[in-house]
Amino acid sequence: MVNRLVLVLGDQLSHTLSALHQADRDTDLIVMAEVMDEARYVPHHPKKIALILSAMRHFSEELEQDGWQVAYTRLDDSDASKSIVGELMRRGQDHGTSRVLATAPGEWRLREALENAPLSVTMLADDRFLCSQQEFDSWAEGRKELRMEYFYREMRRKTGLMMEDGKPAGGKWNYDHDNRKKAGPDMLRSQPMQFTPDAITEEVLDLVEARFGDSFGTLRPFWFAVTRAQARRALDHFCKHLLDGFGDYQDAMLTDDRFLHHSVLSPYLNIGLLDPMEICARVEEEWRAGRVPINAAEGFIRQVIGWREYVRGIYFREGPDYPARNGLGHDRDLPAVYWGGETGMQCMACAVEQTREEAYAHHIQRLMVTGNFALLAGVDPAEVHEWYLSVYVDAFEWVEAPNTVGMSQFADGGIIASKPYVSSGNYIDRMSDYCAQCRYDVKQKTGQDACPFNLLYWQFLIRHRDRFQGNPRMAQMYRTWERMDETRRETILADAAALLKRLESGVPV
Ligand code: FAD
Ligand code: DLZ
Ligand code: SF4
Repeated sequence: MVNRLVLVLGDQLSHTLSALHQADRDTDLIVMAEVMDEARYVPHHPKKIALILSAMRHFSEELEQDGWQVAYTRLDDSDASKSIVGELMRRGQDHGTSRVLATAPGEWRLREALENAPLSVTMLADDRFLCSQQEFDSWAEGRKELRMEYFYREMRRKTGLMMEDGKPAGGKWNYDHDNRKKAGPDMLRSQPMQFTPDAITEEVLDLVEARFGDSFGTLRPFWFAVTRAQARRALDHFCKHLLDGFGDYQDAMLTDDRFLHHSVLSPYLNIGLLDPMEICARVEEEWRAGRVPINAAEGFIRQVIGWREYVRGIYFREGPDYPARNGLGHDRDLPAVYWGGETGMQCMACAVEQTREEAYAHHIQRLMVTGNFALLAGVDPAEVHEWYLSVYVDAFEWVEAPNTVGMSQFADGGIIASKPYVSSGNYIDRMSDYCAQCRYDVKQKTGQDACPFNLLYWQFLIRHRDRFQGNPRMAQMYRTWERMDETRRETILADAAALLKRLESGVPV
C-alpha cells in the first residue's frame, strides 16, 4: 500500500530535494514521468529534451539504488497519459492514493496545474536556492527600485562568500570594471568538459531523434553531463582550466570559440545536478588558494548568488502575467534569421548557428546580439520569450523570462534593467571578431552597407523618445542625435525604415 506519491520533475534532479527530504522510503512512491505536454509546450531544442530525459533516467536509477520505489513513465510507454497531472492521477488510481508530495515547480503553469488537480497536493518550497521567496519579498518591500547590485550584497553578507571581517574581499563588491577585455584566438584555451553518451543516453537520443528530429536544433554530437557525478567533474574542469579568465573575457565573443571562459554549468544547476552554494564555495576556494584572480571569482559568484537568485525572486514576485508583458508595445514577428534564415549579419549568423548546434550561447551573445537585435527591431517580446525558452538547454521559465522579458527586451517597464540594453554595432565590434567578417560595415551609419545595428539603434531611440529622453543614463545619446546634421538624421531614419520593411517582408537582412 502506497501512502503518498512523491513528484520529481525533470528539473528537480537533486537528492536534497525538499519533497524527497520529507518523503518516506518505506511507504511513499516516487513518480517521475516523461510526458508530451512538457516536451511540447514550446518547441524545445532536441538537445534540451535529450539532456532532461537522460538525466531523469539516470536519476531514477540512483533513487532505486538508494532504496526508493520509483514509478517511472517513459515517453513511449503505451499506457502513459500526456501530462504530469495525468500521470499522477494514473499512478494514484493504480496505488489507491490521491495524496501527493511535491516541491514547487519552477513555472507558474505547472504550479497552477498541480493546484487545480483533483489530488491532495502538498507543495513544499524549493529550497535549492539561497534566497527564499519570503526573503526576496521582504528585501524588495518598500524599495523604489529593485537593483540587483544591492540584492547581491545582501547575498554576499548572508553566505559569507568572499567576505572578510564583514567587508567585501579586496575592498570592492564588484570588479566588473576589469571584465571587459576583447579575446583573441588561443589554441591552448580549454573547452567545457564533454562526456561520451552511455547506453541510457544513446537510447534517449534515438527516441528524441525519432520524435523531435524536425525541431530547430542539432541533436548529435551530444556531450552534456547527465549525472551529478559527471556534472561535478565538469565543475572541477571549469575551475582548473577556465575560471582564471572568466572575469577578463566575460563579455568577449569569438567566431571560432563558442564557449571562451564560460562554465556551461547552467544546464546542470538548473536541472538540479549541481547546487549553487557548492559551486560558489569551490570558486571561492580557487581564489583563496591564489589560483584565480579576484575579478574572476567575484564575477562568477555574482552571476550565481546575485543574478540567478535575483531573477527568480522577480519572476515569482511579479506573478504569472510577467512573461506576457510588453511595456514598449512591440509587435513585429520574430524574423526568420532566428530560426536559421539567411542573413548577412555575421554576429547574428554566428549566435544563431551556435545556438542551433550547441543549444548554448553565452550571456553577451544572448543579450547584446540576438536580444539587442530583437529589441531594436521592435519584435513582440512574447515571441522573443518563446524563442529563448525553446532553444537553450538551460531554459526554464523562472530564469529565462526575467532575463528575456525584463533584462533583454525591457518589456517589464524597467523592473530589472534601469535602461534598455541597446547598442549600435560599435559595442559588438569592440567585444568580438564578428564585424571583420561581415557583409555590413560597422563604421557605416547610413547607406546599403551600414550595419543594421547602427540604423536601428537611432530608430529605436527616436521611436521611444518620450519614454527614454528623461532617463539621465540616456540623455547623452539624445544630445548626440540633436547635434547631428538634419539631413543625416533623415537619412538614418529612412534607411532604418527601409531595413524594417525588408525584415517584415521576409527579405534576408
Ligand atoms: P557563465 O557565464 O559561466 O555564468 C555562470 C553561471 O551564472 C551560469 O551557469 C548561470 O547559472 C549564472 N548566470 C549568469 N548570468 C545569469 C543571469 N543573467 N541570470 C541567471 N543566472 C545567470 N540563464 C539560464 O540559466 N537560463 C536561461 O534560460 C537564460 N536565458 C537568458 C535569456 C537572455 C535573453 C539572457 C540575456 C540571458 C539568459 N540567461 C539564462 C542568463 C545567462 O545568459 C546564462 O545563465 C549563461 O549564459 C549560462 O551559461 P554558462 O553556464 O556558461 O554561464
Ligand atoms: C523541460 C522538460 C521536458 C522537455 N520534459 C519533461 C518531462 O518529460 N518530464 C518532466 O517532469 N519535466 C520535463 N521538463 C521540465 C519541466 O518542463 C519543468 O519541470 C517545468 O517547466 C518547471 O520548471
Ligand atoms: Fe553585426 Fe554590424 Fe558587426 Fe555585421 S557589422 S557583425 S551586423 S555588428
